[in-house]
Amino acid sequence: MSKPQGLYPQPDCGVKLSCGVKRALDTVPNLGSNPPGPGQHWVKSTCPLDCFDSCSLRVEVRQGRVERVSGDPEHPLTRGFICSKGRRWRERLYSPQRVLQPLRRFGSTWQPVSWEEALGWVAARLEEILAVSGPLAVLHVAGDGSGGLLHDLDRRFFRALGGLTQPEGSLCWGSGLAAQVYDFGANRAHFWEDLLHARTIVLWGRNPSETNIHLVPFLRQAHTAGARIISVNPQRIRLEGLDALHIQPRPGTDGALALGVIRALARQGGLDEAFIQQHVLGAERVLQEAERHDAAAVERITGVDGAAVEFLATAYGRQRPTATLFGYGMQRYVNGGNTVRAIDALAALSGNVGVAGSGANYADRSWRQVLYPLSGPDIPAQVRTIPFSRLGEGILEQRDPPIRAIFVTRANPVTQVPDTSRVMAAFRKAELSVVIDHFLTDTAQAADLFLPCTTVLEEEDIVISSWNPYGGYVWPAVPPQGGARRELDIFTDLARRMGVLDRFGEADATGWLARALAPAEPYGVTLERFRQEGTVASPLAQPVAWQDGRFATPSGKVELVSVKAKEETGSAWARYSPPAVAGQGQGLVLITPHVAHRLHSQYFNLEPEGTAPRLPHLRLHPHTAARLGLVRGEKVEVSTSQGSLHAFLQLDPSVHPETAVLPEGHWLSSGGGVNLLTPALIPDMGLGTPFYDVRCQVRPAGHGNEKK
Ligand SMILES: Nc1nc2c(c(=O)[nH]1)N[C@H]1C(S)=C(S)[C@@H](COP(=O)(O)OP(=O)(O)OC[C@H]3O[C@@H](n4cnc5c(=O)[nH]c(N)nc54)[C@H](O)[C@@H]3O)O[C@H]1N2
Ligand SMILES: Nc1nc2c(c(=O)[nH]1)N[C@H]1C(S)=C(S)[C@@H](COP(=O)(O)OP(=O)(O)OC[C@H]3O[C@@H](n4cnc5c(=O)[nH]c(N)nc54)[C@H](O)[C@@H]3O)O[C@H]1N2
Ligand SMILES: [Mo]
Repeated sequence: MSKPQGLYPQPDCGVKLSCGVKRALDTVPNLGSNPPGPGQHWVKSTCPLDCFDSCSLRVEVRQGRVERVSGDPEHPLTRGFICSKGRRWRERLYSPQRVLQPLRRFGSTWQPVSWEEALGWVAARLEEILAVSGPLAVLHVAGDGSGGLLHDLDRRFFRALGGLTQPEGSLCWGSGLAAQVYDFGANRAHFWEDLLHARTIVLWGRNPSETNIHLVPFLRQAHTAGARIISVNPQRIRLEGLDALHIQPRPGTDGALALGVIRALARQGGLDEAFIQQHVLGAERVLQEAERHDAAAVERITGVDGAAVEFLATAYGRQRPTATLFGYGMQRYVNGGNTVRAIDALAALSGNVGVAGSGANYADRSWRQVLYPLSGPDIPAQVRTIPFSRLGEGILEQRDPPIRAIFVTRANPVTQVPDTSRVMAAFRKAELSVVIDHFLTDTAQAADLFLPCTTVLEEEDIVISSWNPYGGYVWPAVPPQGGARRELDIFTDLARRMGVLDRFGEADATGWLARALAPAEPYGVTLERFRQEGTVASPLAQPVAWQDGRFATPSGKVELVSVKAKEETGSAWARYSPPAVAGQGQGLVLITPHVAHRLHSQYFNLEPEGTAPRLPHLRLHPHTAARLGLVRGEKVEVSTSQGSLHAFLQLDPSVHPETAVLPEGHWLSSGGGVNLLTPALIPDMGLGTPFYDVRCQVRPAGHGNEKK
């Protein structure tokens, strides 16, 4: 057998940093760099999970089986270590829970069926629906379960069929993305290495110890070199070994805080007049808006006192360069887009944009600009959309035609979309529902047909990050397990059966990847280079975003006043308006954040308890629990306007006293399903999803059932 390319060890397999930034963290130990033993080889891969880090993986294969997955020591961010989820790719690959044959539902039971039968049945049902109701009767929901470029072929298939109904917007980061497009014209972030130039680093609503562990060594190194670390977050986040300062606003009020800091900045003489003059449109308008947010107003709205506001103003105005690292928690409210615009304005007015060590770092989407999207936007198709945050209700509301078929790929909408009850009702109403996944998730359990697909360890692909400049190659480590098929093969087969293969296109993995990379070729980015180097930086990403001072907005400046924003949102500049919770009376704000050991609902079933029912853990501040007469470990009922669920109570002084914290991702079928509690709201911009904009009541479980 010839030795495939891409195996370690290989000459010159190290990462080329095309940016010239010095590799700064040479002190991190190189784990897993031993040479492979006899009968064993290493395969280069890239974690496709929807995470800031997009780690470069080394997959050790012995006698055709994956033995170990570890972090690539050569990658500038992974640096030889990975999280528990990355390590458990092996466990996931071989999990006895994995489904390796198509399953069709008959009544309340699943029956294994052949691929021939499964795809034949789907094709026939789809043809009938298309003939009678047209393509808009078919809804395709794609999530971010895998970030591999080839996985975008799922969307292409439905376009090739002539059209579809699809969700619009984002469950994730939509409001902030739109905000930054108004302000800067595009989403660009500094390289992580650039943090070493910062004097202040502000983690604004971001929790790297849970969601972004590869950032932590950079924070540590910057801190050791003298940078001050500030967290703005209702929760006091865990930052071990870092002497961080914590500012804890009430949830959903960061916009008022940022405007208050801008006012204080102006009074302290901290505005960067030269930068404003040259690069900012609308500074006066925002400064005028900020005048409404004096210290007393800010304290009333946010609970943050005047001293902390002054302190933040000094951090941005005098202790600069100041790098702002946005998380997405603070934009999961109806006012989330304006919140991000207000923080962008603070960064721009203090001259913390376009300079080393600074930046309003929200996302970096420069890779997308140099790739051909395999999702096929160039294939003419009829498209109808439903806002993602209102998916359940949106499906139920559709007429002319109603939604008759639902296809789900890379997503678990029953668990992850707001208002689970309505999402479930929508699935019940559809005549045909098909889920492609690895496991029988909550969504799969609501479907008629389950099609098992391969994992990253069984595929060739390329994964690009939207949060750091790198893209990574995925070399197949082992052949597809059992009857699992690559999504590429599933959709090619379906396209052939339905007579649309000419519109879909026919190629193998290599052919499709080459096609995706074609526009990047003039920059020297080719499939061959991905195979050779393993990790490639986006040719458009800059170590210091916007350093040339040419912003991608219509005026070429930072548009704090934006005509487009005015047209699309009603306000040209950032304004503070209260979150929805402000109008919801008493109760605690329910924050449902992400946790380190899961990736949303993924890996929940690989926890030691498997899929056995268990209660989620709700965290309250001890004072809040005392006020409500609740004790640690007690079984409580958490209820909102949408629904209720049971949880065990944990006490945690790092939680804001006006909030309750219940992590997302716990499966509905195992006693969780936090989105039973979340409302389907439309935010101020970008069709994001205001998951945290809801109040809850917490009482002893059984309360109200005691009459009998
Ligand atoms: N291990 C792991 N890593 C992940 C993920 C995962 O599920 N598990 N998910 C990935 C994905 S898809 C995403 S989008 C990112 C998300 O990454 P993050 O943005 O870091 O995480 P979130 O849990 O969405 O929310 C972050 C923080 O927002 C805070 N927050 C809530 N409300 C407010 C507010 O009003 N103001 C402020 N300032 N802060 C607030 C919460 O307390 C929480 O600490 O993480 C990615 N990385
Ligand atoms: N309450 C609350 N809800 C939230 C959030 C929150 O903070 N609070 N966060 C939101 C955010 S930021 C996000 S990004 C969304 C995420 O929402 P989803 O993307 O729906 O979440 P996941 O649980 O990651 O589901 C992905 C599914 O894809 C499957 N999968 C993995 N790889 C593949 C593949 O190659 N092919 C196919 N077909 N399937 C694959 C996985 O097994 C998993 O079942 O959730 C949102 N929901
Ligand atoms: Mo996300």
